[in-house]
Amino acid sequence: MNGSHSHYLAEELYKIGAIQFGQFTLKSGQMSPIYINLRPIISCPNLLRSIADMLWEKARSCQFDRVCGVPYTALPITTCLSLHHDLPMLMRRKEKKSYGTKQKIEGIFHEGQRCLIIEDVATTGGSILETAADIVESGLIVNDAVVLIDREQGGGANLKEKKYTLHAVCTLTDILNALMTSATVTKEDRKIITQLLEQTITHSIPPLSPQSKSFTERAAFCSNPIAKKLFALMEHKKSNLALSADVTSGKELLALADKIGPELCVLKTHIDIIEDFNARLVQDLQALSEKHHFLIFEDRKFSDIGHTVQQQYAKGVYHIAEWADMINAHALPGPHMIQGLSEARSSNKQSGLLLVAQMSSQDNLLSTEYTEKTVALAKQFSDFVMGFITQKKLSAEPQWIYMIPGVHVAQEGDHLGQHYITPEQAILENDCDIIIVGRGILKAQDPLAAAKHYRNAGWEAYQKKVSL
Ligand code: 5IU
Repeated sequence: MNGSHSHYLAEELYKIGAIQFGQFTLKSGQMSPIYINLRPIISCPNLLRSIADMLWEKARSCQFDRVCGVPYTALPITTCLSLHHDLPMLMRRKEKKSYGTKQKIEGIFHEGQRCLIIEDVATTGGSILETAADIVESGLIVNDAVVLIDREQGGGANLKEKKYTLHAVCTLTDILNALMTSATVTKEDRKIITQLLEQTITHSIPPLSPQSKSFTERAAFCSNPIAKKLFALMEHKKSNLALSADVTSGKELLALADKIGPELCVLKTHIDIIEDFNARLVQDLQALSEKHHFLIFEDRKFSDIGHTVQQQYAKGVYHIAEWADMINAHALPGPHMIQGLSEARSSNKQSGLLLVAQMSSQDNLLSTEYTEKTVALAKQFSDFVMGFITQKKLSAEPQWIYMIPGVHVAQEGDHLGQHYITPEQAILENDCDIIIVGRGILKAQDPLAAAKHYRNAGWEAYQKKVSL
């Protein structure tokens, strides 16, 4: 890249807050010392024009008939390119249209035409691949994608596997190097940039797996019987939806399980929020789990010494070990807690443990290092641990099940720091397996219709992933 370009770009993006340094929680739930969000450029016409010009320098050598931006930030950029260079534009619908023609690509095109993809920032290339998949499905050909900033986290390689070429105006390293020589950068930020450049930036985000295996294929790798059962159940029922049944009355819980149960692979309980608990409730819930073929997950998040969690799991009022197909625990207390839970399993019942590796709540304290250690811990107990509660896929090993909470189509979050992403982001971008949805269903006007919607969205995204 032209050096003066990178200086201009770095400086302008920094000035408008499109690049920031500090402590940020990414969409994936991971913490990051750098935050890049190019949306503010839409309010800076000069910068927007310059960015479109820089992208054009890369795009002009590609052969194409149509141009399509990845929603959303790349849409205005692509519009600029289209207007300046007379390029017919297409647009990908991010949300599925439920009426009219249901087409995913808007605009005028013919089968066999070549479409160039434009993106602002590429990380693993997940969004570009999603856009490309819809374009190709509509009969067009994709050969190239042009991106303004390549974060150098596997995007180029992931696109290459699909035979697409990624052309980047500049890399994140170019931007950081340029900022180091800029007078506008604060002393604190300069310190962070120096550290980032020393670490060669490539964080621990694994590139998208070359080909996602199906649930059936992955079941063969599991030692835990509930993991095997869940993989088989999902494939058979065509559902990767878990309902977070956060209600406080037993009657309501059973009514929900009966109504929504047919849509679910898992029903998640917080049994300690039920105000009228009695042993009959869990018997009735188990009967409904058999009737509608879903598994019961008690979201107890054990987090104490081995001796205590044994009692919490098997004793007390709830006798969780007798009825829950799966439970979860924070990894914080270490291996002896897992050992304790494993020993306290009921002899009458198979069960599995999910470790909380990442959380959806903003500013949570689970660092990248903590997450990595959690994965290492899971490996020590692979007969009991079946996977993770997480915000993204964490390992290339196929046996782990990734369940993701914080899923809502509205994405708005709540006033207590819950952070939401959509089912498509959860399954395709963050590469998880099961979406956990609570209020998205419970607070909907028609909870059953909402559950069907989430079920379809989750399953379609899974199918798309295994066919990519
Ligand atoms: N839950 C999260 N985030 C997490 C973990 C658990 O939301 O990181 I670990 C639980 C809390 C609640 C459900 O029971 O998942 C999400 O409910 P809503 O979809 O209503 O936000």
